[in-house]
Amino acid sequence: NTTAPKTQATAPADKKITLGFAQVGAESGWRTANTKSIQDSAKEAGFDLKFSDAQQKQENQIKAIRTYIQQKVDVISFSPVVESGWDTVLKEAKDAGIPVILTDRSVDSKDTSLYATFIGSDFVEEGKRAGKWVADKYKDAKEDVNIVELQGTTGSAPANDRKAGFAETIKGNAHLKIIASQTGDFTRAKGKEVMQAFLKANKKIDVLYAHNDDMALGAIQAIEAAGLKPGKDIVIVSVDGVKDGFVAASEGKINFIVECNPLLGPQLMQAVRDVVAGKQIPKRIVTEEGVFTSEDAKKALPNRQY
Ligand code: GYE
Repeated sequence: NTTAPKTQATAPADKKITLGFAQVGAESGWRTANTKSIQDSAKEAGFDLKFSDAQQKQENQIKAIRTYIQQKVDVISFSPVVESGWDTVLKEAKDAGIPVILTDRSVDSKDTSLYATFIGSDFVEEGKRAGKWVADKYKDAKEDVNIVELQGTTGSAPANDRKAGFAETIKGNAHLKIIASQTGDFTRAKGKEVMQAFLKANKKIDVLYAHNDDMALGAIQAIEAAGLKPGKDIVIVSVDGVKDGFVAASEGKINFIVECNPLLGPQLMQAVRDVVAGKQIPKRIVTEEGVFTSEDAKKALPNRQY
């Protein structure tokens, strides 16, 4: 209808929603895809998005959240770098009457009234999927299988949970031994550095379990530099399923990837809309994801979005 006015009168319901989002950082391919999803879907939803990057530091995130409170944004959302230490700032938001939506990573606060919902993956389940694949592959092992683990950011929900889920599924087989486990902070550079140290300190490494693709990709460089074949001499399992991870998997350098979906933007914007409208929303919204072998990765690669 061409005669309809372009803009509506500013009834409160039509007011542009302001969303303050405090992102973790830009540490991985997963994070880049996550940021893009949030920015694109906020734009599509017609929200005014205030976006900040905490460079993997909790103190920066807390500062950003306090700024959003001062600016009286309609909703605050963030992906907590680590699980602990959020109660004070979450209370400040609550006292200011600003709803908070957690995305991607959760907090360990006892008082769940401090946030409206948590939208993200089940990281324990991801760790279990990785562990189950390893347990199945080595179910008939007659000798020890030496596993090294590259953990995500210390204290973060995905590092804690992916570690726990994996450990739980391999514990039934006494031959499956985690001989070294250290943080690589979810980055390629750290993944490479720590893998170099693992290779130096351990004669026989059979399996690498990396909490994300980027650390696995860094580790692959270290493994190749040591004259070994990633995916053959050392079996590699990782989590995320970003483009570069899929490429490495399709080349046989990563053997198994557990998917973690970073495209949380559309679900987040819907939750923001619902919270502003005063609707009841579930306290936990879990995202859907799958698993990929090298063969699966080869097939799926042409259609991957990120
Ligand atoms: O797996 C990793 C990123 O919190 C699920 O953070 C996210 C993790 C993701 O740095 O690549």
